Amino acid sequence: MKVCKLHSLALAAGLLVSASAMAAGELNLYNWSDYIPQDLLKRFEKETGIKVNLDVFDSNESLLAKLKAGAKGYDVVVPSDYMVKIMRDEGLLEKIDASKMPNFKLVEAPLNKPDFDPQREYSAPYMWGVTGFTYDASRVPGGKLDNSWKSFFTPPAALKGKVVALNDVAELYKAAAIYLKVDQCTEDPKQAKRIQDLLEAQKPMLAMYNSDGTIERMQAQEVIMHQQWNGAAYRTRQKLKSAVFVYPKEGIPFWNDNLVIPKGAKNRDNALKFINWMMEPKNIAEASNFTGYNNAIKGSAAYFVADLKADPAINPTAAMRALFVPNKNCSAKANALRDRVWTKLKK
Ligand code: N2P
Repeated sequence: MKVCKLHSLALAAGLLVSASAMAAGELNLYNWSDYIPQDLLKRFEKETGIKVNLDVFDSNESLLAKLKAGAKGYDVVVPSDYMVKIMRDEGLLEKIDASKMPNFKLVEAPLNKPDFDPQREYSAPYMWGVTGFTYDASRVPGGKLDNSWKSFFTPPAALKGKVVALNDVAELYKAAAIYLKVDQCTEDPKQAKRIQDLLEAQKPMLAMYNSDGTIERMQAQEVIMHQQWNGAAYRTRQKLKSAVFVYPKEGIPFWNDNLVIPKGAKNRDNALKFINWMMEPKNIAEASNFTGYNNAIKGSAAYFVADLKADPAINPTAAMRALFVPNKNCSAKANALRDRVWTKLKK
């Protein structure tokens, strides 16, 4: 009897929830894994009555492949800079006129007018950061490695099988190109071959290519070195104090991620509401506090937790900024060369 009563209470509560969800509808968010806190989504649901369904991906290329394969049902997705342009050129995006949203005035330069979407017709900013690598200083020979991509691409023999690269063609190819001083958009097969040779030589040293679970893998000391995004490195250090994030002296990939609406999204109004809501300083700060990345919203730093504020990757010095290598939009020819390197590598 008691069970029955509980059951009917739960049912009634459930009905209430779904009635309000029906009123305000839903939002289907497709984001990078581990890139937005559940509590923030809960608060959005509470404040707006819009129910959020979250699905995740692990690279720009898998996001693109999914949308090109005709995936319907996503209302907001989160591509990086260069991928916004590709998606826009392929007609995969809805116009959102982010620059006319009430909170857009809070977007700091230069991300208020980025070259991949100068009028912000199709995208609004989410997080920005860099891609370097992290090592566990307590487990490398001599307790220190060179601040160079060399440490990652040709690691000490003792690290064999204890190194992980991101499972991300754009990130790995670009890091290799920076190390070899090759243009990330090279159309020269000889230069692409140099990148291929470097990645092939590194492969036996690797435990795997994987972009998910990088924090846990490092913290559990399953591996000693990991190509990593700075936010993941920040979170790794919260439990593994000996983790060192390297800004390689040759240069470090710099990216920014964006909220966009894919063509044909069913819940366009909710998506627009979500995008504007995410540009509230307090809301985007909560995402930064969780992910460990900075964002482009004026006033959000006031809500950052002390640890995040203290992370040099959040307020890079001029010397660190000088190492930033922004993503470029490469030609089809360059991308074909790059993809061939990747396909061969992954065979
Ligand atoms: C978080 C993904 C970071 C975004 N797992 C890299 N652009």
